Amino acid sequence: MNRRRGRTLALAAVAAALLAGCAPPAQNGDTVSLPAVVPAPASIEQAAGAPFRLSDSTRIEGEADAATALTALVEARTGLSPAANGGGPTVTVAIERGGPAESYRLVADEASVTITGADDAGLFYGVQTLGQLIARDGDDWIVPAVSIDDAPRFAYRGVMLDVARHFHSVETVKAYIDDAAGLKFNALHLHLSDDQGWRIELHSRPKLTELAAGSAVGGDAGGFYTRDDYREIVEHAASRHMIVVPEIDMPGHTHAVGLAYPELVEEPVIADHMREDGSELPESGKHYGGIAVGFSSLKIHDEATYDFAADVFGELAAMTPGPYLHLGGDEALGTPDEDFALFVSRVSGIIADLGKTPVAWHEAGDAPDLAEATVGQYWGFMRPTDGMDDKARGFVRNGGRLILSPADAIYLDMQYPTGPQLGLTWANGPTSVQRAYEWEPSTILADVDDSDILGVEAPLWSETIRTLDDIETMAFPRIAAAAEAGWSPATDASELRTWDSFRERVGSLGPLWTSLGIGFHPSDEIDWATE
Ligand code: TNX
Repeated sequence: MNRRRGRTLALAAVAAALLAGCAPPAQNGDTVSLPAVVPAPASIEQAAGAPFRLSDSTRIEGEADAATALTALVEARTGLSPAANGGGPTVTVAIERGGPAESYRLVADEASVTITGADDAGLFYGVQTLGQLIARDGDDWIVPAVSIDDAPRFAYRGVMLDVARHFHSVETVKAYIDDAAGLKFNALHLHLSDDQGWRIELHSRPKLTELAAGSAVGGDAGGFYTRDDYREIVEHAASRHMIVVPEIDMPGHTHAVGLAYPELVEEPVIADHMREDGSELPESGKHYGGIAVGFSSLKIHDEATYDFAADVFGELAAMTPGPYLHLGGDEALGTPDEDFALFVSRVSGIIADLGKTPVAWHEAGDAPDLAEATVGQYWGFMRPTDGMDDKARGFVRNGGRLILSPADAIYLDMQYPTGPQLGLTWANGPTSVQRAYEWEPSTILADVDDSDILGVEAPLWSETIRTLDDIETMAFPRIAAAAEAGWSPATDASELRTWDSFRERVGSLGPLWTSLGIGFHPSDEIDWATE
């Protein structure tokens, strides 16, 4: 039995209220069943009529890329082979410009399905929604009669993958791009360097990949992307309407730089806790395979450091079509505060001079001469501690906007309460799916509202993460919660934005994720549909 049928909501009222941009009026008892879509759409209304039936003779026509993507999705989900020249009822995918960026409309009834995107990305997202709507009906496959009007709340919806602590192959990155694009994420932030390894080939600095890429956490094998590999990732991301945001973490997290260019780095600063907990201690010029942070620093008062930053970001700017270059700036505990401020100011200026928008972790937000409009990435807790919120507000004071990555909500590398023996716990202990879901972007930082928020990003650090299986089990289903925070209406603006609604909707995606080969963690917080 299809659990979608059991779901009820006073839909007409909700949809009307959403379209009007206000809270839904009181329910009058008229309830109809609601198809499950994640992230929750801006407006969804189920029609009373019979569903659309999919078959091998279904015709898919319209924009070529979207038709190809939809055909592949229908095949993966159902095993059917609809075609451009099928003779049956038609699914039309079209562009109709003029609506909000990335928006789409999807209308399905017994006779036809029409997806209209305001742009290519919107059409692609409409296709993803249709993939989620496909349901079993006995031996048949159907799309319920429905009308959806959808557009994102935030322009930036990111996932981050740390390819430095453990290297992840081009194939793995492409698979994760596909996974994330299905939930309407539009940015892949690649954490390309850290103490344990450098992962991107640069012509101007060949020793980085010759001498600093060979290893990873725990002495595991390292690796790096050639320039062609990087291009392949960027192109694959673009085909899924995602930009790539490359990060070179500075001035801390730079121990590996010292393997290649020892003249650029300071001696490691060993904190007491590193001696006490028996972990491996970093040594100059020797590969570091531990997971401590905050001991390395570039030399701040040496011009060679800025030549290095100019080379690195110059090449990355030329290789990266997206508007953002991320300079890191987190946990630079081995760099004195004033030096840190000087450094992030200068390097943000180098990036701005390259015609790109700098992005930095929130620590950089109170540097006095940060390049104007630098974007800040907040990684503190849902309830900010230690003045992290004030640092984050510094970016807004400087004309920039914020990407929200509250660590105790959407750090995908945090352990689950029960499940795989993977992940860390520092961000307020294990993170349940419910906790990953129950936060509202506009309430994290006082005096920061939607207009100051560029978007939301879910990072996945890879100290304990080695394979695509590891990535998918940590990300899914919590990544869906991050998708909803980034795409869907605010929690007080839609009846769908509750944990109860989310857990039902996400449970309905189990069969789709299975058919797409996504190795999600079957969390016991979710009542998973089996078909
Ligand atoms: C903190 S949050 C880090 C990373 C670690 C991560 C592990 C942030 C900007 N930095 O260096 O990998 O915790 O969860």
